[in-house]
This record gives sequence, C-alpha cells and structure tokens, in this order.
Amino acid sequence: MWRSLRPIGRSAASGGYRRYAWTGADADCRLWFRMQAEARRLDYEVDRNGNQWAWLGDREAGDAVVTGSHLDSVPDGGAFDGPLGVVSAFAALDELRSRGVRFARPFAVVNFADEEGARFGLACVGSRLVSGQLTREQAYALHDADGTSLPEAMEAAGHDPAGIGPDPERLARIGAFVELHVEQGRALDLSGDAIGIASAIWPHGRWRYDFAGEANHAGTTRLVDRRDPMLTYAETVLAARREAELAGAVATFGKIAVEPNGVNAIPSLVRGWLDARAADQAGLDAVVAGIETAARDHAARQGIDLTVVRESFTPVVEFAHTLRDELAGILGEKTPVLGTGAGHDAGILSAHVPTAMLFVRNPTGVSHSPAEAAAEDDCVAGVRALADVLEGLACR
Ligand code: HGY
Ligand code: MN
Ligand code: MN
Ligand code: MN
Repeated sequence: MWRSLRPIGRSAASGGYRRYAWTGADADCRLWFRMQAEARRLDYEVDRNGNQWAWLGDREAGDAVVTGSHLDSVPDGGAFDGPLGVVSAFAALDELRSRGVRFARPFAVVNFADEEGARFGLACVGSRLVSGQLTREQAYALHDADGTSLPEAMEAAGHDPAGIGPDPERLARIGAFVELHVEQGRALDLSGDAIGIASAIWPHGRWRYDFAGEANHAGTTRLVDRRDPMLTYAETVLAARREAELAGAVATFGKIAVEPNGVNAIPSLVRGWLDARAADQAGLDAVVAGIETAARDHAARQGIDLTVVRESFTPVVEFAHTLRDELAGILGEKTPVLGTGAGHDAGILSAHVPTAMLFVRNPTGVSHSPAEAAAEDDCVAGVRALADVLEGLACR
C-alpha cells in the first residue's frame, strides 16, 4: 500500500513532495485512496467539500469511529506528514479484520482535503469547511498565486464546488475521530518511545505583512533617497526571532513575494507571511504584538507603509480528556502524552466531536522537509496501536 502511494507527487530533484490541493498529484493521491477503499469493499464517497470517506457499516447510523488524516503536502514536504495517518488507517482495518474483530459502530477512513494550505494559503480547508469553521464565501475568496480560486481549481479537478460549505449532518455522524500522525519533533526519539498520545495543539496563526516602499533603480538611487521595503522586511524577520525568544514562542517568515522582483530594481512591495505559535495564548499574543511593533517602528523610520492582515488563527486545542484517557487505558498508562505546535485536522474537529491523536516517533524530528523520517518498525507499532484503539472504541 505504502509503495503505491510513495512515488506520487515526489520531486526527483529534492526528494520532497509537491501534492498541492486539486492538482494532478492530488488527483493521483485521491485515486489511490479510492482504490484502497474499494479493494477493502468499503463504501467510498466524496463529500461536498472534497473530503474522501471510506465507510464500513451504516454511515447514516451515527456514532461512527473515524480515523485518517490528509494526503496533501507543503512544498517539498516529507513522506509521512499526512499519508502515515491515512495508510495506517487502512492498515489498522486490515489488522482488525485479521483479528476477526466485528465492528459494533460504523467505521470510516477519511482523507481531509487541503490540510496544508500550500496552494490557497489556509490550512485545514476540508475539515474547516465540514465543521463550518470556514464559510462558503470565505472558501470562494481563496485563490492561489496564479489567481485561480479554490472553486475554480476544484471544478478543473472534476469536483463540483457548488455545494461547498458546512456539513453538520456529516459531523453529527462522527462519534469519535482519531488521527495518527508522524511526530513533528523529537520528543519520542528523546524519550525512547515509538508511540505517543497528543495532549494539546498550540494556538497558532498566519499573518500577512505588506511592506510598501518606492520602486527605483538599484544602481542610480542614493541610499538616502531610498524607501526600500526589503530593509524593513529584513528587520521584521530579525525582530521575529528576538520576540519569539522573549515570549518562549516560535515565529517564522517562510514565504515572501517581491514586486517587481528584479535583481536591479529596489522593490515597490515586499509581502511576507508570518507563522507564529506558542504553548499558550498569552505567549502567542506577546510574540505577535512584539513583531508588529518592531515592524511598525522601522517602517515609520524608513517611510514604508505597512499593512498587517491576520489570515488565519487556530486557538489552543486541548484534546478531550475522556478520549485521551481512554487511549491511555488502551495503550498503557506509560504511553507518553505530548503537546505539539503543529496544526491538524484533528485540531479542527476537536471543537465538534471527541477527538484524539496518536504520534509515531520521528528519529530526525524534522518535518515539512524531505528529511522527515519514521522507522518501519515504528510505523508498524503505530498501526498496531491504532488498531488497538479502534478495537477498544468501535468493537465494544
Ligand atoms: O502548519 C501546520 O502546522 C500543519 O502541518 N498544517
Ligand atoms: Mn504538515
Ligand atoms: Mn499533517
Ligand atoms: Mn535600466
């Protein structure tokens, strides 16, 4: 199963993955999902928002146990972030069937659309739409760097966008959601454990900084005459690191767009995207405020116009103790419980249904990079743990 998925959307140059929502690579991943579902005689469907579901039992009955994750990636992402959760879901079903287990509740494997937000700039689009955290109007306003809107991209990929929007009936059918995910850090590697249980997802968000200056000739414009937005952008990036250290947070400017983007032209506009996260809301507020203050001070001194737009925000997610404790009961009280700074579809769903996450050890701790890793034995341990959890939840 893993071998048939692995080559899809992989860059020969970087070894990373480029599986962006509603592109050809995404279509190949979706076909893979459908084939896995049909090979297991599961009831396959695509919901109005483009999420894929593979059902066992009566999907209308409610109280379903659902597991899965996402198949899309960040630019040059790793092999495990997302796919490990979907592959493990199908493999856990295979394991449960080999144990002769009978399901007492409906069961489904899910692939949530566009979790990374790599193409349209918003993470967890599929799960936000299902849960009503993203409205149809907001979804219709999303567009990629080429100006293609989300609905246009969906339509071009063969999915009718007319019905996108909240799906409360579907949400009501879910009794529990469990997402298995490769750890995006080294806590399990350091503790020597293969599997962990998530306690919380840090509050986090994305802010767009637009630095507007004055385009001019790189060779003939005196330094004193410049209004160079790149300078204020650079100062803001340095401030982000300083403020993150002060606040015990993390802050990253990982994406930039420059106009007119010429080697010999002082930019007219520099657009930078800030990803900021902290273990608690106070820390997040502090780092975000500190960065913006530093940016505005420098912009004022340099005659730069600065606009800051919060593009997305996810409050802290404390996974429901009940389900989390149930997982600890199933997997053993010694199973490490750890927080994460990474966002997940489980974080979105947790506001609506009992939700839990399992982490699988990542020996490099690196993620959103081709260096992301997970040992085969640990992946097998993850499947067994997920199967145990599903057996405990769905096969009473
Ligand atoms: O950005 C995140 O934390 C997630 O990987 N989408
Ligand atoms: Mn990710
Ligand atoms: Mn992920
Ligand atoms: Mn010239």
